Amino acid sequence: MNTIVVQHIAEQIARAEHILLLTDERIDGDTLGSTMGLFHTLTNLGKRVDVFSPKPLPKTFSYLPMIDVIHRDHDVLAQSSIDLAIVCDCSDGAYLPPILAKMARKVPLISFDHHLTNPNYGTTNVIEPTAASTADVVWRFVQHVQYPITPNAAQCFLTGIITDTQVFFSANTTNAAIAAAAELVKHGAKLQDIIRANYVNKSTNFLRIWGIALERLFIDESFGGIATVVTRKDITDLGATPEEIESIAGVVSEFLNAVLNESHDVIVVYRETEDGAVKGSARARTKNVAAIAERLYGGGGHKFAAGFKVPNAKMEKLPNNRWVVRSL
Ligand SMILES: [Mn+2]
Repeated sequence: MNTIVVQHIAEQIARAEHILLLTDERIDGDTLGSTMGLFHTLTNLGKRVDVFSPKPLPKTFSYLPMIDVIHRDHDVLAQSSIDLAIVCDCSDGAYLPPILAKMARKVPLISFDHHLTNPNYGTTNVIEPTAASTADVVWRFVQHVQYPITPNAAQCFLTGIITDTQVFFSANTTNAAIAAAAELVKHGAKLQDIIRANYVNKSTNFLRIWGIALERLFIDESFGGIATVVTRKDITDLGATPEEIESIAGVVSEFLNAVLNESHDVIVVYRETEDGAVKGSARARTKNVAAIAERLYGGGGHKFAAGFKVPNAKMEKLPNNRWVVRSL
């Protein structure tokens, strides 16, 4: 971590009287964990802090301490006392310009992230593409500047690490993430609560969809790997919750990437969405799936974990249990 940048941010925080924290619009455990970890750390320093999220929060994360402080209302942005903004785990910043335009005045924007593709849109940027999660980047910053760490902050930071590494299962897991997790447990984070909330609490309907996905595995020549499909019909027939549906492609692709044998490097889970699109979630052990997803469908993400969305499309079944994306 660049010491000059860290000192600069510490000075900006020291001067700030009212800080606005922003999550990404793709709500996951890392954007919420890193943002709420900062919320607890900064309020503990005596700072006035507001948190804004552009999207509704899945119930999965209701265990995060004080998650209810997060505002969805744009009024929170217009407060003239806000003098610093910080965004966590937001890879491209595309949603930010209209949000920042609602603020009473232009303030410095600090961006903490770990996406390789981050274009450094912040006034100050701490981007560590080798980090397992934004939460462990923010945690290293907090340690570096020696802010006291509360059990609530530790619980939030550990949530980011655990969810972005699938409990240290996925290829992005680093020694630094494991070391950070051990430190956070010492500071009062409850690892078992995080695992239970994120990975154990699945409904029978969710597991039935998982069963369908396993049964449909096929060799997908477009990605050069193994793929499967979840259709709108599966979802309506089985009635999983919106959050379960939103998470299914990521969860199933992580699982398959972890358990399938070495003969298959790439995993893709295709899912038909309610708005008539096909979303894909791709994982790999060695190949650059972000590059393949970008070439085929204009998607992106990390080298070993990428996604894409094809609007106005559906999945079409071909002979021999193969499937393709078809434009409508
Ligand atoms: Mn992340």
